[in-house]
Amino acid sequence: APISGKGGINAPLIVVSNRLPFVLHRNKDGTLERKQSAGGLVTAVAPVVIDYKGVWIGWSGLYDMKPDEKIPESHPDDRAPTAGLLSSQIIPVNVDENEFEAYYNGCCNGTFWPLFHSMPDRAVFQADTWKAYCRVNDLFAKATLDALRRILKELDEEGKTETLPVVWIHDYQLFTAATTIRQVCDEENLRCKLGFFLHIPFPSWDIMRLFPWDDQILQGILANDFVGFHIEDYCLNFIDCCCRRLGCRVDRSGMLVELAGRTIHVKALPIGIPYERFVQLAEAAPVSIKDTESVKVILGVDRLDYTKGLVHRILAFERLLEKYPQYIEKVTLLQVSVPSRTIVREYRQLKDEMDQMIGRINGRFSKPNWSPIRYIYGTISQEQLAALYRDAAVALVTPLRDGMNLVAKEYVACQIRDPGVLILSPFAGAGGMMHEALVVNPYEINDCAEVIHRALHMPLEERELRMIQLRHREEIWDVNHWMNSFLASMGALDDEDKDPLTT
Ligand code: GDG
Repeated sequence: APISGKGGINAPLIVVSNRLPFVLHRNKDGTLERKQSAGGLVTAVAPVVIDYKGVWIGWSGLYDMKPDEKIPESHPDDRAPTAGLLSSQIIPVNVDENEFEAYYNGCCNGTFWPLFHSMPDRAVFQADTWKAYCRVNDLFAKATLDALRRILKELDEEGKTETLPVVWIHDYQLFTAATTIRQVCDEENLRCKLGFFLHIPFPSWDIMRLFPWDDQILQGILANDFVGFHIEDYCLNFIDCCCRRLGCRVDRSGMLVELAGRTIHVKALPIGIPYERFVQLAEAAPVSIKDTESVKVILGVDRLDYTKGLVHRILAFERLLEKYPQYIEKVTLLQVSVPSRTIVREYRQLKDEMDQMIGRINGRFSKPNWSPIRYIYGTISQEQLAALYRDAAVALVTPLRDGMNLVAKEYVACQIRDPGVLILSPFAGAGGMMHEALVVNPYEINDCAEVIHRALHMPLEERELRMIQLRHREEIWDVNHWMNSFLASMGALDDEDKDPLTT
């Protein structure tokens, strides 16, 4: 259980995220079905929502859902972490198709994603998509308020008039929801605690100020009582923006921001992975790479996204082969790229660029029985993924910018024998913490090639030393620890359940 001990969390939890913890699918006969999505976040948070009678609010994923249509209960043989979530604990938010398109593909992915990854040239600023964003955030806020009113009524009936329900809002799709939630709570005297966690980086003031309505984003985040980011740098960027844009009084060392007589607490809470789950998958999985023993695999696993540094990575691998032809027929780059946001033009262009570049390099270096790059444009199962992680000699995790990056963590968790080498970009949140990785600037193609060369030659003893440290850290700071820390920071954990590492 993620939270052990007697008391557990001391308040109902309302999770608000763009997506529900499972996908809703409409069958041909018109009935709805739950389809699992297996992220670490869902694995960690769903059991807490289940055990403590919370609710999860998210976009339904359907445009034809009727307002009173019920979500199906889970199937009796469902083994997914969300299986115990009752339909009454799921609150779907329905959004009109055009509105959703403007909010999600327009503002979230066309504006905030590039801006918050410090790539402002790719960001499009449009008043109409921003307005749609605010309206959709209000729909989420309304759904949250409805759930809150219901939960407060139940608590009051049970005589628990002091209990503060916890609202936990996730990510850049929901920056302004808390503004409305707080306003209505104040008007109607509804009690709750609001917390927010950002899964992507928070950029510097210089980047943030490019967004014409940056004050409303900052105010939306500050409408929460507690705000978490992956690393301290993002916290400090945020605090700086509050100070410079809104004139807030701030305490950088105490990580506090004052706004309208309220004090908002800010904290770095680096997310982790379900470590044990990956170890078990790696132990159970059959051999993944059936090649002749002599070919070493360098692995890349990413959503196909321009922030992940895929083009630079492929060029670095090409440079390796140019500079060190001894690797021809001896190493292969296996790149798994999960299709993502294929409606957005930037993503389709990247797909074309990758196809073209990989074709060119394979044409240039291939032999009758060997190709330098194996490229999967698609998704593989988590079992297959764990096997690849386990069997790869090198993992290339080289984003140009990344909030944290879970692939780096999952790779080390799966290194249960003959340890490989993690090559990591300093521009991922993970880069500042996984000190025993080989850190390389992804923009520096030559350096990258050299670092891959070094990784391929690293003696066993050094690989072991590095991997033991890397794995130990991920084992302790896993996703349950992250969630526990968030709830503790919100004051939602009874003392005996606090993780000793949290304080
Ligand atoms: C955002 C932030 C932050 C990938 N391919 C397959 C597959 N995956 C899974 C991995 C991993 C996840 O997708 C990717 O997570 P990342 O953290 O690397 O990246 P984002 O999707 O951009 O996530 C990021 C994260 O939020 C959490 O806060 O770390 O910085 O950008 O878990 O395993 N899973 C399966 N098949 C695949 O082919 N089954």
